[in-house]
This record gives sequence, C-alpha cells and structure tokens, in this order.
Amino acid sequence: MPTLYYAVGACSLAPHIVLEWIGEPYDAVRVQYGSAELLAVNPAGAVPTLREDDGWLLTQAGAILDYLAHKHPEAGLAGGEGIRAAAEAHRWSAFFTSDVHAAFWPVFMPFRYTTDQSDGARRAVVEAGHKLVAKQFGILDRHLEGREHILDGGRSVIDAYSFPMIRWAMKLLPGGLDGFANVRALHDRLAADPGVQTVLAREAGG
Ligand SMILES: N[C@@H](CCC(=O)N[C@@H](CS)C(=O)NCC(=O)O)C(=O)O
Repeated sequence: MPTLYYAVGACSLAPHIVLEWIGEPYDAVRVQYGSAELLAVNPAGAVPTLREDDGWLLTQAGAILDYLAHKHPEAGLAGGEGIRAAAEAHRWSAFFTSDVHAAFWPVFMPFRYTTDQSDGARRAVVEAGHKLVAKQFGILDRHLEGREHILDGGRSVIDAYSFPMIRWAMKLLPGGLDGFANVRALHDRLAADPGVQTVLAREAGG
C-alpha cells in the first residue's frame, strides 16, 4: 500500500485527492516541513513524498501525479490517450509546477526574494508575487472557457493539481478569484466532489 506524506493545505493535497479518486488502500501521513521524519524520505524536507511498500520513494508533485495516473489506468485520470494527450498532461503539469506554484513563492516567503528586511520591501515582493499569480490564473481562466476539465480526456490528475493552488489564490490574492470565473467554476466543481471532500475533512481533522 502506498504512503503519502502530506502537510495540511500544501500542494500534497493534489496526490492526496488522486489517491482517494483511485479508491485503492493507501496511507496518508501528516508531517511537518523539514522534520526528521520528512527529511528521512525527502532530502528537501518538502511534501508531497510518496513511498511504495518496497521502500521506493518518489518526490515532486508532477512526477507523483503522473506515476499514479499510469499505475492505475483503470481510474482514467491520465487525461486521455495518445502522445498528444500525454504531451498536454506534461504541459499542464509543468505549468502548475513551474509557473503557478513558483509564482506563489514570493507571496509565501517574501524574504527569500529580497535582502532588504524592511516591511516595505516585504510588501513590494508580495505584491509582485500577486501580479505573477494573477497572470498565471488569467492563462488558466482563458484555457477553461467552455471546458469542464483542464485536459480534453475528462477529469484528471491535472484537475487535482490545480485545486490546492486555486485555494491559495482564493485566500491570498487581494481580490480572490474575482475576474477568474472559469477557475472559480472549476474550484466549485472540485469542492463538490466526494473524494475531495473526504480528503479536506481528513486534512482538517489532522
Ligand atoms: N517542486 C516541488 C516543491 C515541493 C514543495 O516545495 N512543497 C511545499 C509545500 S506546497 C513544501 O513542502 N515546502 C516546505 C519547504 O519548502 O520547506 C514539488 O512540486 O513537489
């Protein structure tokens, strides 16, 4: 049975949702960033980390999502078949890892992005992060026009990947999801999903 190491509200929410959608037994272990328990399985001290029963470890959200989609083809979460569908899945996975997630770093940890420790400098970095996040959400929102899912092949691991980041945007962007009606609609569909609700309840209960 696979074990997912997760932190509450983190990007590990995506593979957590996917494991629930797959419907096979798994273990979910809540960890603290940088803890000895987490460092033992991931040298970055970060989540998500997946461990298989034989001790094999996989890090990086995009890789874990891709692995789970292909380990369980019966769940139909890869976003379609064929090399173009696979390429689209990689494209959107990279978008969330490198463009969206990375855009949040200055918002989460502004002092990693300036050597000026003043409040004004912190605010300026956070504001720049907000603009970067809003730019990426604009791209996602336009892509979602007239679509129920991010990929053509229906519900996929990429929808799950979007969910924690949409929640961060709702909480952290000054206007929340104002101006991103299609993203809001995707959020609402995912939030209504029973598997998503199960995971959110588990994470909230700690
Ligand atoms: N590139 C990694 C980033 C993982 C990552 O930074 N996760 C965050 C939570 S969303 C984390 O564990 N942060 C803790 C830290 O950086 O100390 C991935 O996509 O899995």
